[in-house]
Amino acid sequence: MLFLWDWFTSILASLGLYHINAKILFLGLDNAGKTTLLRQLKDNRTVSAEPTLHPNTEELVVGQLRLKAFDLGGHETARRLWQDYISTVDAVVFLVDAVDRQRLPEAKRELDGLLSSDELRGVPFLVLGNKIDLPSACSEKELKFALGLQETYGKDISSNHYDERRVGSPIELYMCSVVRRMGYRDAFEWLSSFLQ
Ligand SMILES: Nc1nc2c(ncn2[C@@H]2O[C@H](COP(=O)(O)OP(=O)(O)OP(=O)(O)O)[C@@H](O)[C@H]2O)c(=O)[nH]1
Ligand SMILES: [Mg+2]
Repeated sequence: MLFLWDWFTSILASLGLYHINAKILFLGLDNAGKTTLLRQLKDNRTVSAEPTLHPNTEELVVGQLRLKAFDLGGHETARRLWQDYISTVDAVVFLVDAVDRQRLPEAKRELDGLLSSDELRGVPFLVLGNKIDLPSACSEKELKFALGLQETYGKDISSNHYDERRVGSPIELYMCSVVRRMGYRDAFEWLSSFLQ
């Protein structure tokens, strides 16, 4: 048990999330990989998840960290619930299936809707282009274009360089493969610098 505890704190510390008290929403279309990612962060296990029908809240308390993650389903009826959760969150992790090109316009619409909501003004957004283990996945450039994210915040820019005059949320895109455990570590590090 103690071993697990140590192991878990070290994972969180390496993700830069150790001393932070944050509520994070995991959003994105259905099938993007939200539940798979959360399971991995929580149990370090890759399990194949069923589509999420009901909001799933995970509270992870480790040392001084209280990380509350809300995994909301991404299919159309579940999306109506997103609104109920967005008023009190510290960050949004928005997953996109980088293989499913046909649905990129739909993903963009949902992302734009969130970015323009008053409740989320200034809240940092981490966009994850998932499933790059599959050869047909689009490139970072292609995904940036499809999502209208040509002007992101800057991967090298942390909250230390936050420009108050900038309008809107800090937002950045990282490509990743949740099943291969690739790419999201840096992404969470970037995000955590806005959560201290
Ligand atoms: N190839 C590949 N498949 C992945 C990856 N991440 C998730 N998947 C698969 O994508 C499917 C959907 O994953 P979920 O985690 O259930 O997706 P979700 O975003 O929670 O979907 P909803 O709950 O319906 O909103 C599953 O079959 C996963 O195994 C990845 O990095 N690569
Ligand atoms: Mg799910």
